Amino acid sequence: MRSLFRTKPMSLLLKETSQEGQLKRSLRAADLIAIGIGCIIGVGIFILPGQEAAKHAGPGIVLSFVIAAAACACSALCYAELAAMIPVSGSAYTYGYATLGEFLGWVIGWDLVLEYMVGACLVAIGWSGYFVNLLEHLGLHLPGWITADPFSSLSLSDQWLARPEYAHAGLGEHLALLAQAQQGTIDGSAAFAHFGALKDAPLIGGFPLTFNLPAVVVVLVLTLLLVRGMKESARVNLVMVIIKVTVILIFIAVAVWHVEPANWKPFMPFGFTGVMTAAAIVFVAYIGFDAVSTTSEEAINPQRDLPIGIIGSLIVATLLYVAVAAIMTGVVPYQQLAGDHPVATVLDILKKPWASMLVDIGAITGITSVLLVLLMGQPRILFAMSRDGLLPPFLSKIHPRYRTPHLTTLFIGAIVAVTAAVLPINIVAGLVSIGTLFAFVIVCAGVIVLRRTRQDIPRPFKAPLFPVLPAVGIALCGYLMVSLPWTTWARFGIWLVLGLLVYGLYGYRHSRIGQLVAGTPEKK
Ligand code: ALA
Repeated sequence: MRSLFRTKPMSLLLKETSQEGQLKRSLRAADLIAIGIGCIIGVGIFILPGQEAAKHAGPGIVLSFVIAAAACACSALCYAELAAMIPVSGSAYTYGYATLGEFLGWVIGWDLVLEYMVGACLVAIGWSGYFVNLLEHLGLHLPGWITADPFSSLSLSDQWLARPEYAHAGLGEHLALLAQAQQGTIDGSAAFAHFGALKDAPLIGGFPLTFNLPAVVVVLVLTLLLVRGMKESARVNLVMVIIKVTVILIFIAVAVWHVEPANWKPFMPFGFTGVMTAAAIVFVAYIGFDAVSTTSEEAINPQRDLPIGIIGSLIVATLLYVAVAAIMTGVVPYQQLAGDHPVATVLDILKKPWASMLVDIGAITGITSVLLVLLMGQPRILFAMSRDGLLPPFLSKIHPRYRTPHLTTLFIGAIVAVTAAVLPINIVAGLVSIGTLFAFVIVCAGVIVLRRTRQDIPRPFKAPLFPVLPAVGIALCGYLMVSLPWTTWARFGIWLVLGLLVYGLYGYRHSRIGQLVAGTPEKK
Protein backbone atom coordinates (compact mmCIF):
# COMPACT_ATOMS: atom_id res chain seq x y z
CA MET A 1 0.00 0.00 0.00
CA ARG A 2 2.80 2.38 1.01
CA SER A 3 4.54 1.98 -2.31
CA LEU A 4 1.49 3.46 -4.04
CA PHE A 5 2.36 6.74 -2.29
CA ARG A 6 6.09 6.72 -3.04
CA THR A 7 7.04 10.16 -4.35
CA LYS A 8 9.58 11.12 -6.95
CA PRO A 9 12.41 12.82 -5.03
CA MET A 10 12.86 16.50 -5.78
CA SER A 11 16.60 15.98 -6.17
CA LEU A 12 16.03 13.51 -9.00
CA LEU A 13 13.60 15.87 -10.72
CA LEU A 14 16.09 18.71 -10.61
CA LYS A 15 18.90 16.43 -11.81
CA GLU A 16 16.84 15.34 -14.83
CA THR A 17 16.16 18.96 -15.67
CA SER A 18 19.76 20.02 -15.42
CA GLN A 19 20.73 17.11 -17.70
CA GLU A 20 18.41 18.51 -20.33
CA GLY A 21 20.14 21.89 -20.16
CA GLN A 22 19.01 25.25 -18.92
CA LEU A 23 16.18 26.97 -20.72
CA LYS A 24 16.55 30.63 -21.60
CA ARG A 25 14.54 33.00 -19.45
CA SER A 26 13.07 35.39 -21.98
CA LEU A 27 9.31 35.55 -21.42
CA ARG A 28 7.59 38.54 -19.84
CA ALA A 29 4.07 38.78 -18.46
CA ALA A 30 2.63 39.93 -21.82
CA ASP A 31 4.26 36.97 -23.62
CA LEU A 32 2.78 34.61 -21.07
CA ILE A 33 -0.70 36.09 -21.52
CA ALA A 34 -0.29 35.65 -25.30
CA ILE A 35 0.80 32.03 -24.86
CA GLY A 36 -2.23 31.42 -22.67
CA ILE A 37 -4.63 32.96 -25.20
CA GLY A 38 -2.88 31.06 -27.99
CA CYS A 39 -3.61 27.75 -26.32
CA ILE A 40 -7.02 28.61 -24.91
CA ILE A 41 -9.04 30.10 -27.77
CA GLY A 42 -10.16 27.50 -30.30
CA VAL A 43 -13.22 25.28 -30.64
CA GLY A 44 -14.39 26.62 -27.30
CA ILE A 45 -15.39 29.90 -28.89
CA PHE A 46 -15.89 28.97 -32.52
CA ILE A 47 -18.12 25.91 -32.04
CA LEU A 48 -19.23 24.98 -28.55
CA PRO A 49 -21.20 28.12 -27.52
CA GLY A 50 -23.62 27.66 -30.44
CA GLN A 51 -24.01 23.93 -30.05
CA GLU A 52 -24.45 24.04 -26.30
CA ALA A 53 -26.89 26.96 -26.49
CA ALA A 54 -28.96 24.92 -28.94
CA LYS A 55 -28.80 21.69 -26.96
CA HIS A 56 -28.62 22.51 -23.26
CA ALA A 57 -28.52 26.12 -22.14
CA GLY A 58 -30.30 28.48 -24.54
CA PRO A 59 -29.14 32.10 -24.08
CA GLY A 60 -28.12 31.05 -20.53
CA ILE A 61 -24.93 29.82 -22.21
CA VAL A 62 -23.49 33.19 -21.11
CA LEU A 63 -23.92 32.11 -17.50
CA SER A 64 -22.39 28.71 -18.32
CA PHE A 65 -19.24 30.47 -19.50
CA VAL A 66 -19.03 32.58 -16.34
CA ILE A 67 -19.44 29.52 -14.06
CA ALA A 68 -16.83 27.53 -15.99
CA ALA A 69 -14.46 30.53 -15.77
CA ALA A 70 -14.86 30.68 -11.98
CA ALA A 71 -13.97 26.97 -11.66
CA CYS A 72 -10.95 27.51 -13.90
CA ALA A 73 -9.77 30.59 -12.00
CA CYS A 74 -9.65 28.66 -8.70
CA SER A 75 -7.87 25.73 -10.33
CA ALA A 76 -5.49 28.02 -12.20
CA LEU A 77 -4.33 29.68 -8.98
CA CYS A 78 -3.74 26.27 -7.40
CA TYR A 79 -1.92 25.19 -10.53
CA ALA A 80 0.27 28.29 -10.28
CA GLU A 81 1.18 27.44 -6.67
CA LEU A 82 2.32 23.93 -7.63
CA ALA A 83 4.10 25.15 -10.76
CA ALA A 84 6.09 27.73 -8.82
CA MET A 85 6.77 25.26 -6.00
CA ILE A 86 8.29 22.65 -8.33
CA PRO A 87 10.31 24.73 -10.78
CA VAL A 88 10.63 21.98 -13.35
CA SER A 89 9.05 22.20 -16.76
CA GLY A 90 6.49 19.45 -17.00
CA SER A 91 2.88 18.95 -16.24
CA ALA A 92 0.46 18.24 -13.44
CA TYR A 93 1.71 14.67 -13.74
CA THR A 94 5.19 15.71 -12.61
CA TYR A 95 3.79 17.81 -9.74
CA GLY A 96 1.49 15.00 -8.71
CA TYR A 97 4.24 12.38 -8.73
CA ALA A 98 6.64 14.61 -6.79
CA THR A 99 4.16 15.54 -4.10
CA LEU A 100 1.14 13.28 -3.88
CA GLY A 101 2.76 9.97 -4.68
CA GLU A 102 3.06 7.60 -7.60
CA PHE A 103 -0.53 6.39 -7.66
CA LEU A 104 -2.16 9.84 -7.78
CA GLY A 105 0.59 10.99 -10.17
CA TRP A 106 -0.38 8.09 -12.43
CA VAL A 107 -4.07 9.01 -12.15
CA ILE A 108 -3.32 12.63 -13.13
CA GLY A 109 -1.06 11.47 -16.00
CA TRP A 110 -3.71 9.04 -17.24
CA ASP A 111 -6.27 11.85 -16.97
CA LEU A 112 -4.11 14.27 -18.91
CA VAL A 113 -4.45 11.84 -21.82
CA LEU A 114 -8.13 12.78 -21.85
CA GLU A 115 -7.23 16.45 -21.73
CA TYR A 116 -4.53 16.41 -24.41
CA MET A 117 -5.10 13.38 -26.67
CA VAL A 118 -8.90 13.36 -26.62
CA GLY A 119 -8.72 17.18 -26.59
CA ALA A 120 -6.68 17.04 -29.81
CA CYS A 121 -9.35 14.79 -31.27
CA LEU A 122 -12.04 17.33 -30.32
CA VAL A 123 -10.09 20.21 -31.79
CA ALA A 124 -9.39 18.27 -35.03
CA ILE A 125 -13.12 17.62 -35.49
CA GLY A 126 -13.80 21.32 -34.88
CA TRP A 127 -11.10 22.28 -37.36
CA SER A 128 -12.69 20.08 -39.99
CA GLY A 129 -16.12 21.75 -39.61
CA TYR A 130 -14.65 25.17 -40.31
CA PHE A 131 -12.38 23.91 -43.09
CA VAL A 132 -15.27 22.30 -44.98
CA ASN A 133 -17.24 25.54 -44.58
CA LEU A 134 -14.34 27.60 -45.94
CA LEU A 135 -14.11 25.30 -48.98
CA GLU A 136 -17.85 25.78 -49.54
CA HIS A 137 -17.34 29.55 -49.49
CA LEU A 138 -14.65 29.09 -52.13
CA GLY A 139 -17.04 27.01 -54.24
CA LEU A 140 -15.38 23.66 -53.50
CA HIS A 141 -17.66 20.89 -52.32
CA LEU A 142 -16.27 17.74 -50.71
CA PRO A 143 -18.49 14.62 -50.82
CA GLY A 144 -20.45 14.50 -47.54
CA TRP A 145 -19.30 10.98 -46.64
CA ILE A 146 -15.65 12.05 -46.30
CA THR A 147 -16.46 14.95 -43.97
CA ALA A 148 -18.59 13.41 -41.21
CA ASP A 149 -18.39 10.66 -38.61
CA PRO A 150 -20.76 7.68 -38.92
CA PHE A 151 -22.44 8.23 -35.54
CA SER A 152 -23.71 11.77 -36.19
CA SER A 153 -24.49 10.89 -39.80
CA LEU A 154 -26.76 8.04 -38.77
CA SER A 155 -28.72 10.05 -36.20
CA LEU A 156 -32.37 10.47 -37.10
CA SER A 157 -34.06 13.84 -37.50
CA ASP A 158 -36.15 15.22 -34.62
CA GLN A 159 -39.20 14.72 -36.78
CA TRP A 160 -38.55 10.97 -37.08
CA LEU A 161 -37.46 10.58 -33.49
CA ALA A 162 -40.87 11.99 -32.52
CA ARG A 163 -42.50 8.91 -34.12
CA PRO A 164 -43.10 6.34 -31.40
CA GLU A 165 -41.78 3.48 -33.55
CA TYR A 166 -38.42 5.25 -34.02
CA ALA A 167 -38.01 6.89 -30.60
CA HIS A 168 -35.83 3.97 -29.42
CA ALA A 169 -34.66 2.69 -32.78
CA GLY A 170 -31.42 0.70 -32.72
CA LEU A 171 -28.61 0.51 -35.26
CA GLY A 172 -30.42 -2.16 -37.30
CA GLU A 173 -33.44 0.11 -37.85
CA HIS A 174 -31.20 3.06 -38.76
CA LEU A 175 -29.37 0.97 -41.36
CA ALA A 176 -32.65 -0.36 -42.81
CA LEU A 177 -33.89 3.22 -43.13
CA LEU A 178 -30.64 4.22 -44.79
CA ALA A 179 -30.97 1.46 -47.40
CA GLN A 180 -34.48 2.67 -48.22
CA ALA A 181 -33.35 6.29 -48.35
CA GLN A 182 -30.47 5.49 -50.67
CA GLN A 183 -32.86 3.60 -52.97
CA GLY A 184 -35.19 6.59 -52.88
CA THR A 185 -38.17 4.75 -51.38
CA ILE A 186 -38.27 7.20 -48.44
CA ASP A 187 -37.15 10.83 -48.13
CA GLY A 188 -33.65 10.57 -46.61
CA SER A 189 -33.41 14.29 -45.83
CA ALA A 190 -36.56 14.08 -43.73
CA ALA A 191 -35.48 10.88 -41.92
CA PHE A 192 -31.84 11.72 -41.11
CA ALA A 193 -30.45 14.81 -39.39
CA HIS A 194 -27.48 14.97 -41.82
CA PHE A 195 -28.49 13.02 -44.90
CA GLY A 196 -25.92 14.95 -46.95
CA ALA A 197 -23.22 12.80 -45.36
CA LEU A 198 -25.04 9.56 -46.16
CA LYS A 199 -26.56 10.12 -49.58
CA ASP A 200 -23.66 8.79 -51.64
CA ALA A 201 -21.81 6.89 -48.90
CA PRO A 202 -20.54 3.47 -50.02
CA LEU A 203 -22.04 0.69 -47.89
CA ILE A 204 -19.87 -2.04 -46.37
CA GLY A 205 -22.09 -4.85 -45.14
CA GLY A 206 -24.95 -2.36 -44.98
CA PHE A 207 -22.89 0.06 -42.85
CA PRO A 208 -22.12 3.44 -44.43
CA LEU A 209 -18.46 4.24 -44.92
CA THR A 210 -18.38 7.81 -43.61
CA PHE A 211 -15.45 9.41 -41.87
CA ASN A 212 -13.94 12.79 -41.19
CA LEU A 213 -11.10 12.98 -43.70
CA PRO A 214 -10.09 16.66 -43.15
CA ALA A 215 -9.63 15.91 -39.43
CA VAL A 216 -7.38 12.96 -40.28
CA VAL A 217 -5.31 15.00 -42.71
CA VAL A 218 -4.73 17.95 -40.36
CA VAL A 219 -3.68 15.63 -37.52
CA LEU A 220 -1.26 13.73 -39.72
CA VAL A 221 0.29 16.89 -41.21
CA LEU A 222 0.83 18.46 -37.76
CA THR A 223 2.17 15.15 -36.42
CA LEU A 224 4.80 14.98 -39.16
CA LEU A 225 5.70 18.60 -38.47
CA LEU A 226 6.15 17.80 -34.79
CA VAL A 227 8.36 14.81 -35.58
CA ARG A 228 10.62 17.10 -37.60
CA GLY A 229 10.89 19.37 -34.55
CA MET A 230 8.52 22.29 -34.38
CA LYS A 231 9.73 25.36 -32.53
CA GLU A 232 6.74 27.17 -31.05
CA SER A 233 8.27 30.58 -30.70
CA ALA A 234 6.51 33.29 -28.77
CA ARG A 235 6.51 35.39 -31.94
CA VAL A 236 4.72 32.81 -34.14
CA ASN A 237 2.25 32.30 -31.36
CA LEU A 238 1.69 36.04 -31.14
CA VAL A 239 0.84 36.22 -34.86
CA MET A 240 -1.79 33.47 -34.46
CA VAL A 241 -3.19 35.18 -31.37
CA ILE A 242 -3.45 38.52 -33.17
CA ILE A 243 -5.27 36.90 -36.11
CA LYS A 244 -7.80 35.04 -34.01
CA VAL A 245 -8.49 37.86 -31.56
CA THR A 246 -8.88 40.34 -34.44
CA VAL A 247 -11.37 38.03 -36.14
CA ILE A 248 -13.37 37.67 -32.93
CA LEU A 249 -13.41 41.45 -32.48
CA ILE A 250 -14.58 41.84 -36.09
CA PHE A 251 -17.40 39.36 -35.39
CA ILE A 252 -18.40 41.36 -32.31
CA ALA A 253 -18.25 44.67 -34.18
CA VAL A 254 -20.33 43.37 -37.11
CA ALA A 255 -22.93 41.35 -35.20
CA VAL A 256 -23.54 43.45 -32.09
CA TRP A 257 -25.78 45.87 -34.02
CA HIS A 258 -28.16 43.05 -34.91
CA VAL A 259 -28.87 41.87 -31.37
CA GLU A 260 -32.61 41.50 -30.67
CA PRO A 261 -33.04 41.30 -26.88
CA ALA A 262 -36.22 39.28 -27.50
CA ASN A 263 -33.98 36.37 -28.53
CA TRP A 264 -32.60 36.24 -24.96
CA LYS A 265 -36.03 35.37 -23.59
CA PRO A 266 -36.51 32.90 -22.07
CA PHE A 267 -32.95 33.09 -20.74
CA MET A 268 -32.84 29.52 -19.44
CA PRO A 269 -35.26 27.48 -21.58
CA PHE A 270 -33.80 24.21 -20.24
CA GLY A 271 -33.57 25.47 -16.63
CA PHE A 272 -30.48 25.93 -14.46
CA THR A 273 -29.61 22.24 -14.86
CA GLY A 274 -29.20 22.83 -18.59
CA VAL A 275 -26.95 25.82 -17.89
CA MET A 276 -24.76 23.64 -15.64
CA THR A 277 -24.59 20.80 -18.18
CA ALA A 278 -23.47 23.32 -20.79
CA ALA A 279 -20.96 24.84 -18.32
CA ALA A 280 -19.40 21.40 -17.89
CA ILE A 281 -19.00 21.04 -21.66
CA VAL A 282 -17.89 24.61 -22.48
CA PHE A 283 -15.37 24.24 -19.68
CA VAL A 284 -13.03 22.81 -22.36
CA ALA A 285 -13.01 26.30 -23.89
CA TYR A 286 -10.69 27.37 -21.05
CA ILE A 287 -8.30 24.44 -21.28
CA GLY A 288 -4.89 25.70 -22.23
CA PHE A 289 -4.06 28.08 -19.39
CA ASP A 290 -1.98 25.24 -17.93
CA ALA A 291 0.33 25.68 -20.91
CA VAL A 292 1.41 28.95 -19.30
CA SER A 293 2.66 27.14 -16.24
CA THR A 294 4.73 24.76 -18.35
CA THR A 295 6.90 27.72 -19.30
CA SER A 296 7.95 28.34 -15.70
CA GLU A 297 11.61 27.81 -16.54
CA GLU A 298 11.48 30.30 -19.38
CA ALA A 299 9.80 33.18 -17.56
CA ILE A 300 12.03 36.08 -16.51
CA ASN A 301 10.14 36.56 -13.26
CA PRO A 302 8.04 33.40 -12.80
CA GLN A 303 7.00 34.24 -9.26
CA ARG A 304 5.19 37.40 -10.37
CA ASP A 305 4.48 36.74 -14.05
CA LEU A 306 3.12 33.18 -14.01
CA PRO A 307 0.02 34.12 -12.03
CA ILE A 308 -0.37 37.26 -14.20
CA GLY A 309 -0.09 35.13 -17.37
CA ILE A 310 -2.52 32.50 -16.14
CA ILE A 311 -5.13 34.84 -14.71
CA GLY A 312 -4.64 37.50 -17.45
CA SER A 313 -5.26 35.03 -20.28
CA LEU A 314 -8.28 33.62 -18.42
CA ILE A 315 -9.77 37.12 -18.02
CA VAL A 316 -9.28 37.99 -21.71
CA ALA A 317 -10.72 34.62 -22.81
CA THR A 318 -13.71 34.97 -20.45
CA LEU A 319 -14.55 38.47 -21.73
CA LEU A 320 -14.36 37.34 -25.37
CA TYR A 321 -16.37 34.15 -24.71
CA VAL A 322 -19.14 35.91 -22.82
CA ALA A 323 -19.38 38.65 -25.47
CA VAL A 324 -19.50 36.17 -28.36
CA ALA A 325 -22.01 33.88 -26.61
CA ALA A 326 -24.29 36.82 -25.72
CA ILE A 327 -24.17 38.25 -29.23
CA MET A 328 -24.71 34.90 -30.98
CA THR A 329 -27.79 34.09 -28.95
CA GLY A 330 -28.98 37.69 -29.23
CA VAL A 331 -28.77 37.80 -33.03
CA VAL A 332 -30.14 34.35 -33.88
CA PRO A 333 -32.70 32.23 -31.99
CA TYR A 334 -30.55 29.70 -30.13
CA GLN A 335 -32.20 26.74 -31.88
CA GLN A 336 -30.43 27.70 -35.12
CA LEU A 337 -26.91 27.43 -33.70
CA ALA A 338 -26.56 23.64 -33.58
CA GLY A 339 -24.28 23.32 -36.66
CA ASP A 340 -20.53 22.77 -36.67
CA HIS A 341 -19.53 26.37 -37.53
CA PRO A 342 -22.06 28.49 -35.61
CA VAL A 343 -20.12 31.79 -35.47
CA ALA A 344 -19.90 31.79 -39.27
CA THR A 345 -23.56 30.69 -39.43
CA VAL A 346 -24.61 33.85 -37.56
CA LEU A 347 -22.82 35.96 -40.17
CA ASP A 348 -24.29 33.90 -43.01
CA ILE A 349 -27.76 34.56 -41.60
CA LEU A 350 -26.87 38.28 -41.43
CA LYS A 351 -25.83 38.01 -45.10
CA LYS A 352 -22.23 39.08 -44.48
CA PRO A 353 -20.32 36.51 -46.56
CA TRP A 354 -17.01 38.39 -46.32
CA ALA A 355 -17.17 38.46 -42.52
CA SER A 356 -18.21 34.81 -42.45
CA MET A 357 -15.18 33.91 -44.55
CA LEU A 358 -12.91 35.93 -42.22
CA VAL A 359 -14.33 34.02 -39.27
CA ASP A 360 -13.59 30.75 -41.09
CA ILE A 361 -9.98 31.81 -41.63
CA GLY A 362 -9.59 33.07 -38.04
CA ALA A 363 -11.15 29.90 -36.66
CA ILE A 364 -8.93 27.66 -38.76
CA THR A 365 -5.80 29.57 -37.70
CA GLY A 366 -6.81 29.63 -34.05
CA ILE A 367 -7.87 26.01 -33.90
CA THR A 368 -4.67 24.92 -35.70
CA SER A 369 -2.50 26.53 -33.03
CA VAL A 370 -4.49 24.86 -30.24
CA LEU A 371 -4.28 21.50 -32.03
CA LEU A 372 -0.56 21.86 -32.49
CA VAL A 373 0.00 22.57 -28.80
CA LEU A 374 -2.18 19.65 -27.71
CA LEU A 375 -0.45 17.26 -30.11
CA MET A 376 2.88 18.56 -28.82
CA GLY A 377 1.92 18.29 -25.15
CA GLN A 378 0.61 14.73 -25.08
CA PRO A 379 3.79 12.94 -26.26
CA ARG A 380 5.80 14.94 -23.72
CA ILE A 381 3.60 13.75 -20.87
CA LEU A 382 3.78 10.12 -22.03
CA PHE A 383 7.51 10.66 -22.48
CA ALA A 384 7.82 11.67 -18.82
CA MET A 385 5.67 8.74 -17.67
CA SER A 386 7.72 6.31 -19.75
CA ARG A 387 10.99 7.79 -18.47
CA ASP A 388 9.69 7.07 -14.98
CA GLY A 389 9.08 3.46 -16.00
CA LEU A 390 5.29 3.72 -15.72
CA LEU A 391 4.83 3.15 -19.46
CA PRO A 392 6.89 1.06 -21.93
CA PRO A 393 10.33 2.45 -22.84
CA PHE A 394 9.63 2.93 -26.58
CA LEU A 395 7.51 5.96 -25.62
CA SER A 396 10.58 7.80 -24.34
CA LYS A 397 12.82 7.20 -27.36
CA ILE A 398 14.30 10.29 -28.96
CA HIS A 399 14.90 10.62 -32.70
CA PRO A 400 18.69 10.64 -33.26
CA ARG A 401 18.61 13.58 -35.67
CA TYR A 402 15.51 15.63 -34.90
CA ARG A 403 15.79 15.24 -31.09
CA THR A 404 12.02 14.80 -30.77
CA PRO A 405 10.06 12.01 -29.07
CA HIS A 406 9.20 10.76 -32.58
CA LEU A 407 7.72 7.32 -31.77
CA THR A 408 5.32 8.62 -29.17
CA THR A 409 4.42 11.60 -31.41
CA LEU A 410 3.55 9.22 -34.28
CA PHE A 411 1.75 6.85 -31.92
CA ILE A 412 -0.44 9.68 -30.55
CA GLY A 413 -0.96 11.16 -34.04
CA ALA A 414 -2.24 7.82 -35.34
CA ILE A 415 -4.67 7.33 -32.44
CA VAL A 416 -5.95 10.91 -32.66
CA ALA A 417 -6.39 10.62 -36.45
CA VAL A 418 -8.44 7.41 -36.18
CA THR A 419 -10.65 8.60 -33.33
CA ALA A 420 -11.22 12.03 -34.91
CA ALA A 421 -12.28 10.24 -38.10
CA VAL A 422 -15.11 8.30 -36.51
CA LEU A 423 -16.27 9.97 -33.27
CA PRO A 424 -18.86 12.74 -32.94
CA ILE A 425 -17.78 16.01 -31.31
CA ASN A 426 -20.21 15.90 -28.35
CA ILE A 427 -18.99 12.51 -27.06
CA VAL A 428 -15.41 13.70 -27.28
CA ALA A 429 -16.14 17.08 -25.62
CA GLY A 430 -17.74 15.38 -22.60
CA LEU A 431 -14.73 13.12 -22.10
CA VAL A 432 -12.25 15.99 -22.34
CA SER A 433 -14.28 17.96 -19.79
CA ILE A 434 -14.62 15.22 -17.22
CA GLY A 435 -10.97 14.20 -17.50
CA THR A 436 -9.67 17.73 -17.07
CA LEU A 437 -12.13 18.58 -14.27
CA PHE A 438 -10.97 15.50 -12.39
CA ALA A 439 -7.32 16.49 -12.76
CA PHE A 440 -8.19 20.00 -11.51
CA VAL A 441 -9.96 18.57 -8.47
CA ILE A 442 -6.81 16.62 -7.64
CA VAL A 443 -4.61 19.70 -8.16
CA CYS A 444 -6.83 21.82 -5.83
CA ALA A 445 -6.89 19.01 -3.26
CA GLY A 446 -3.13 18.66 -3.66
CA VAL A 447 -2.62 22.29 -2.63
CA ILE A 448 -4.68 21.79 0.56
CA VAL A 449 -2.90 18.53 1.48
CA LEU A 450 0.59 19.84 0.76
CA ARG A 451 0.15 23.04 2.79
CA ARG A 452 -0.18 20.68 5.77
CA THR A 453 2.16 17.83 4.91
CA ARG A 454 5.03 19.57 3.09
CA GLN A 455 5.48 22.93 4.77
CA ASP A 456 9.22 22.56 4.14
CA ILE A 457 9.07 23.18 0.37
CA PRO A 458 9.36 26.93 -0.39
CA ARG A 459 6.38 28.41 -2.22
CA PRO A 460 7.34 31.39 -4.37
CA PHE A 461 3.65 31.83 -5.23
CA LYS A 462 0.80 31.04 -2.89
CA ALA A 463 -2.82 30.65 -3.97
CA PRO A 464 -4.73 33.41 -2.12
CA LEU A 465 -7.66 32.93 0.26
CA PHE A 466 -6.41 29.56 1.47
CA PRO A 467 -8.18 27.18 2.15
CA VAL A 468 -11.40 28.73 0.77
CA LEU A 469 -10.14 29.11 -2.80
CA PRO A 470 -9.01 25.50 -3.38
CA ALA A 471 -12.12 24.27 -1.56
CA VAL A 472 -14.34 26.37 -3.86
CA GLY A 473 -12.31 25.05 -6.82
CA ILE A 474 -13.01 21.47 -5.73
CA ALA A 475 -16.70 22.22 -5.18
CA LEU A 476 -17.15 23.99 -8.54
CA CYS A 477 -15.20 21.43 -10.56
CA GLY A 478 -16.95 18.60 -8.71
CA TYR A 479 -20.35 20.17 -9.37
CA LEU A 480 -19.53 20.58 -13.05
CA MET A 481 -18.51 16.91 -13.17
CA VAL A 482 -21.78 15.90 -11.57
CA SER A 483 -23.62 17.97 -14.20
CA LEU A 484 -22.24 15.89 -17.03
CA PRO A 485 -24.50 13.23 -18.54
CA TRP A 486 -24.27 9.72 -17.04
CA THR A 487 -23.00 8.38 -20.37
CA THR A 488 -19.91 10.58 -20.01
CA TRP A 489 -19.41 9.21 -16.49
CA ALA A 490 -19.69 5.66 -17.78
CA ARG A 491 -17.03 6.30 -20.45
CA PHE A 492 -14.83 8.02 -17.85
CA GLY A 493 -15.23 5.05 -15.49
CA ILE A 494 -14.12 2.67 -18.24
CA TRP A 495 -11.13 4.91 -18.93
CA LEU A 496 -10.08 4.91 -15.25
CA VAL A 497 -10.48 1.14 -14.92
CA LEU A 498 -8.33 0.72 -18.01
CA GLY A 499 -5.76 3.03 -16.40
CA LEU A 500 -5.76 1.01 -13.19
CA LEU A 501 -5.19 -2.17 -15.20
CA VAL A 502 -2.26 -0.64 -17.09
CA TYR A 503 -0.78 0.63 -13.82
CA GLY A 504 -1.34 -2.66 -12.01
CA LEU A 505 -0.01 -4.84 -14.80
CA TYR A 506 2.84 -2.62 -15.99
CA GLY A 507 3.57 0.68 -14.22
CA TYR A 508 3.61 -0.60 -10.64
CA ARG A 509 6.13 -3.32 -11.51
CA HIS A 510 8.39 -1.26 -13.77
CA SER A 511 8.39 2.02 -11.81
CA ARG A 512 11.90 3.43 -11.81
CA ILE A 513 11.43 5.07 -8.43
CA GLY A 514 10.07 1.79 -7.12
CA GLN A 515 13.22 0.07 -8.29
CA LEU A 516 15.57 2.88 -7.19
CA VAL A 517 14.34 3.78 -3.76
CA ALA A 518 12.02 0.86 -3.04
CA GLY A 519 9.52 3.06 -1.27
CA THR A 520 11.94 5.02 0.93
CA PRO A 521 10.48 8.48 1.60
CA GLU A 522 12.30 11.45 0.17
CA LYS A 523 15.08 12.90 2.35
CA LYS A 524 14.07 16.33 3.52
N1 ALA B 1 -9.44 25.53 -25.09
C1 ALA B 1 -9.21 24.84 -26.30
C2 ALA B 1 -10.22 25.18 -27.33
O1 ALA B 1 -11.22 25.80 -27.06
C3 ALA B 1 -9.16 23.36 -26.10
O2 ALA B 1 -10.04 24.84 -28.45
